[in-house]
Amino acid sequence: MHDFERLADKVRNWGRWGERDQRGTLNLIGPEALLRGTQAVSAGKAFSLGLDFGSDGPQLNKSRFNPLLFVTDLFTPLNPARPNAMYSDDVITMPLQCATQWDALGHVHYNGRLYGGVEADAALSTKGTSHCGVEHLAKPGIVSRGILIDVARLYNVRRLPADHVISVEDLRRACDMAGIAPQPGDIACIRTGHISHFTVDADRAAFNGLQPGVGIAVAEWLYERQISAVASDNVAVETLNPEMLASDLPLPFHMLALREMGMPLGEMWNFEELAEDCAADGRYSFLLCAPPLAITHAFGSPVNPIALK
Ligand code: UVW
Repeated sequence: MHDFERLADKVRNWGRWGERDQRGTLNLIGPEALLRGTQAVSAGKAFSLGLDFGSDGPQLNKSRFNPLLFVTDLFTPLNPARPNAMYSDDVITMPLQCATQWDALGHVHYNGRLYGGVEADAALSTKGTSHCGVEHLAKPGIVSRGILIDVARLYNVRRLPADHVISVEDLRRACDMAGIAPQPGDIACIRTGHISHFTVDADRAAFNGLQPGVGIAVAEWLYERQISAVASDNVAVETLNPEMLASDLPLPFHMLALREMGMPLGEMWNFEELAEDCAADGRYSFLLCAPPLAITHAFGSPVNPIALK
């Protein structure tokens, strides 16, 4: 864990944007980053990077389950005296983390402290979190230039093998291949191809099993480039392997990103169509609009990210 502690000390942003800051690295998105995002739009094309939120979603229906939709009104007359015009309404029950989503900064902690050094005991309860809930990421939203770092394409594979730990060198080479230079405030979209286990093969067990993803050294790379947020097409952004899951600190990249840096994590994003387009036109940057819902005190939010080229 020596490496982890060195990285944690290096990337910790506590106090950088004020004592009770709740937006972390999203503070790096200023007018310059937003304008850079708009300047990446020239072809008039839009891509949804979101999975559907339905009963046949990616969850294995253990503690996280797929959305359950209930219809509360059907063929209900708007005015009983004039029953020709009707409406229908519905309710959804779903874990906020069940498909394409953002992790709020309060989603994980260790040694009793959340991002900013706030005591977890004081902030967390069964009513959610009073510090770093997802509502703080929602306004003014998460919008910036997105860059697709296509590691699967770098290796010329449909998807990386489950034991592939994405390194800093992988990111550097994928950026070179794409001709992109990450800039402060950019949102890094890291493609592994892993989502095809679910979207193409309908194999939920493989999708939720061991998987490729970033290693902890990537935290320093993101920090040094002043990236504002990172998203990937796997379950946890970081690699899930048996050694890491059995360690004293499972999900170490989560701890470095969310708890130390204050960097939101986007999970289960679907880059497949966008990646085809980027490979075809050689342009790997775009305006990325991915506002979470302002669900007060929540640890995450579903999202339907849109990339505009
Ligand atoms: C956990 O599984 C705790 O986190 P995530 O969904 O962010 O990977």
